[in-house]
Amino acid sequence: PEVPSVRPGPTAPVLPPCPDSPPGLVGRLLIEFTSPMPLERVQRENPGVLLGGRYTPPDCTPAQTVAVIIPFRHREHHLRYWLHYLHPILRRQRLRYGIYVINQHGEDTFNRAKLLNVGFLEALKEDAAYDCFIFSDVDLVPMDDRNLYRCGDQPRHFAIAMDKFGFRLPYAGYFGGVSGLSKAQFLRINGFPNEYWGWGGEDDDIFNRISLTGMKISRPDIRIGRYRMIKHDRDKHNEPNPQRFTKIQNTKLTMKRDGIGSVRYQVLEVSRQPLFTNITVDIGRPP
Ligand code: UDH
Ligand code: NGS
Repeated sequence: PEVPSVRPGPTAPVLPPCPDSPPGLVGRLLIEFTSPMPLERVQRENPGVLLGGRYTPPDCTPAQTVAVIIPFRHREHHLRYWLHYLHPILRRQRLRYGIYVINQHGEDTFNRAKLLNVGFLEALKEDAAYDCFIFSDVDLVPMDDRNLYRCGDQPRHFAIAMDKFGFRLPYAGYFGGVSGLSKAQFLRINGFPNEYWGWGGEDDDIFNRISLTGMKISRPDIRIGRYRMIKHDRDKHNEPNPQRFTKIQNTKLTMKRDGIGSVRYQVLEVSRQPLFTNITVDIGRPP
């Protein structure tokens, strides 16, 4: 007789798979950044979120485990709004997820893509089950919860209709703001470049990596992929990178040596906060 080799124990209830279209979504959302947003309030309003910003739906088993990675330095005010809006959205989307804020230590030039590489590796160290990685700027909040933060059979671009661009793509190859890759897709492109110091071009390099490996960008409907960006001035130590135009011409050559396989950094602190995991990292400085 056929006997299953592993049986669920009495303490492990078997939940049905989470539905493809989560039933509790509300659609278009009102997003504003005017009322103050104390972290205590965000914590109070999200009691189901576990230490480190982890969440698992209570009523179904999700197909994926999603790590949300945020590149960060000196944007506490933005992070509070981001957490306030995103936790309820991700919960309604029935995701199993964790939030990782990758905080660049020191005041040397900012490096967004390298921080995202660090986030990928550090999230996997926390939980080897992560198989989908969503990379989100801290100042971007989706205006529609039907924009599902999941991975698919192609890399996904989520932030396709931002308010500052008149709710359109600024150019066909734009891959900035919020994007998502499965673990396999991320490894296939050797992760992200580590050598873009300062503002600009790193998202175009990622777009090139995806195209050069024969993958296609998947995007939501333009009416659903809408975002509000929290207005801000240019940050210190993140000036436009003058090398970015020549660098994006050379992705085909550089992507083999520069990526997740060559990233060097030092984790200074991992701190599990109630709504997110904060990882402070020394990523060095431009050569
Ligand atoms: N980031 C930080 N701290 C920094 C720089 C960047 O946390 O000092 C992160 C943050 O997640 C941000 C993301 O990196 O959302 C992207 O950087 P950005 O917001 O500077 O890029 P963006 O293109 O703005 O949004 C560029 C400057 C625009 C100045 C407009 C003046 N009106
Ligand atoms: C392109 C940048 C991208 C940037 C996009 C939108 O020109 O990194 O503008 O910028 N590429 C280069 O500079 C090569 S934004 O309007 O958000 O400031 O994401």
